[in-house]
Amino acid sequence: MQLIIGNHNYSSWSLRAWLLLRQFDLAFDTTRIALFTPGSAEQIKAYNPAGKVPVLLDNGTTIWDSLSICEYISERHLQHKGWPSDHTRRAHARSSCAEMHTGFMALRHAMPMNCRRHVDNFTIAADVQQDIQRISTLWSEALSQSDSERFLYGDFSIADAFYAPVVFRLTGYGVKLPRQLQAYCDRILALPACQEWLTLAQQESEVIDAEEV
Ligand SMILES: N[C@@H](CCC(=O)N[C@@H](CS)C(=O)NCC(=O)O)C(=O)O
Repeated sequence: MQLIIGNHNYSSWSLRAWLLLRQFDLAFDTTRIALFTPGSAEQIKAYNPAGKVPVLLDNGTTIWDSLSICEYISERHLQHKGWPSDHTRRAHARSSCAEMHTGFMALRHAMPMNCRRHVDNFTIAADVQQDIQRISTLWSEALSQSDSERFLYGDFSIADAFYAPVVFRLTGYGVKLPRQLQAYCDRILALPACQEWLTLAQQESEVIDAEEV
């Protein structure tokens, strides 16, 4: 498999697909395209006419958009283990990912992913606080149903990959969380795959206006 991604520092949608592949130890090559540089739009369009990363290439099949890439990986390479096996938890996990995919615009706008940046005394606007509250509720519901409370739905799933960029954001912007949710964030951050991504982000030097990503 070949995964086309953007900058590690900024590309939260790329992180989601990459983390799922890494966490399940699947073999893949990464092609990084530095976003918003001369020629980058054309380079991306050569893989995905929609002009967005991530894109997954697998044996002649092209899959684009992070959620469908994760679904494809789960179906084709993980015997569906990308989602919880219990149908009620799976429905919750799928709904949580769909909500992330289409929502939380205030948080995404005010707190863009920037792995290299740590903000002290970040002022949280009311609409951003609402998004954080909603995410906290979702995570608490998921963790309370999980047997181990290690990951959102027990074993690592697409939902953890989908919320990993939120973990990076909450940490980078210094958002205070209840103990159980902070412990979840700490477990995600401690994953070797997340540490690897953060190291790769540190090694990059491009600077992008966050509004654009
Ligand atoms: N819905 C898409 C969003 C993908 C997306 O917005 N990717 C950004 C990088 S994180 C991108 O490719 N931006 C380049 C551009 O807009 O030109 C997904 O889930 O994959």
